[in-house]
Amino acid sequence: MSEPFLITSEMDNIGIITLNRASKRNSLDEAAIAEIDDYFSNVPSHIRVILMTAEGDHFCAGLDLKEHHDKERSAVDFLRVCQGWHRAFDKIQHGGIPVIACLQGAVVGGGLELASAAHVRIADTSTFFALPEGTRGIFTGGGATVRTAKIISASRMVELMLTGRVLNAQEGERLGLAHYVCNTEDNPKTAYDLGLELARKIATNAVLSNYAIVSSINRIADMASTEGLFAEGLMAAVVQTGGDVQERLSEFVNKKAHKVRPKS
Ligand code: 1HE
Repeated sequence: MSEPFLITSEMDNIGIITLNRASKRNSLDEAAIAEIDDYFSNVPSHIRVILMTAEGDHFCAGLDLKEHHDKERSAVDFLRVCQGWHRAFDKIQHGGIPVIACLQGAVVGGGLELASAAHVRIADTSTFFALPEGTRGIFTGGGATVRTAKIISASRMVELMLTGRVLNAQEGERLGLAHYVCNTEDNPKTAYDLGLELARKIATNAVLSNYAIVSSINRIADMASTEGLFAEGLMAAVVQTGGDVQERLSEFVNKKAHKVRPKS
């Protein structure tokens, strides 16, 4: 039997998943997508945040081009492959649990589509981003036209795909592909250490707040303003009546809660 694509573990209430196909640069074959789908379909209820990491020097080289070449898929076959990626990555983005991705080396093609489904993306100085599909005679099929274009704009995605241009970590950060760049003078932590630190912090938020943040903001952004404001009101009404809200508000009223301060 072949090695699993995903290694899964837990640290307190944080789920850790590691892409485990470094010899093939964590490229995604059909079995890998099925494992991702399965994990995000069955996240245990005590897990508050998921940290997504990868073995080796590269986060993910995208679609398994060898499998794609060898299978000589028809249009319908590949449409089904794309639907499988969409289903799995939708579960990451809209599953209600914050997902933090630690990105090193190549985050390209379908690897960028996978990272784009995560809610927090942490790069380091080795990270680079590209959408080489246009230069390989293919097209994105794992959600980039929706998720990645929403992050960087459709116009920038068109240019990246036409030219096959590679963005370094800082360029990716400027466009929103990374929220943090680690291993720098300003931020000497590793991406994994920062990821774990943020995961622990995010895990202390109310579960319903996290749910609303990760599953409503992107959806509301797709709505017309009137519907969006209506949906926001409904979401807020549900979150505001959550179990520990009064306790958290009392902490503020009684001057025991932290204050929002500028960075020192
Ligand atoms: C692969 C893949 C892959 C590596 N599918 N096997 N994605 C791409 O176009 C990226 C293609 N990959 C690369 O450009 C490079 O491999 C990397 C920059 C990621 C890494 O370079 P390097 O020098 O560290 O590794 P390597 O020697 O190129 O590759 C090591 C092995 O991984 C080698 O296999 P080996 O059997 O010869 O050892 C490679 O063939 C294998 N490998 N990348 C299969 N992608 C739903 S639509 C999504 C559309 C897409 O994602 S298109 C894919 C875009």
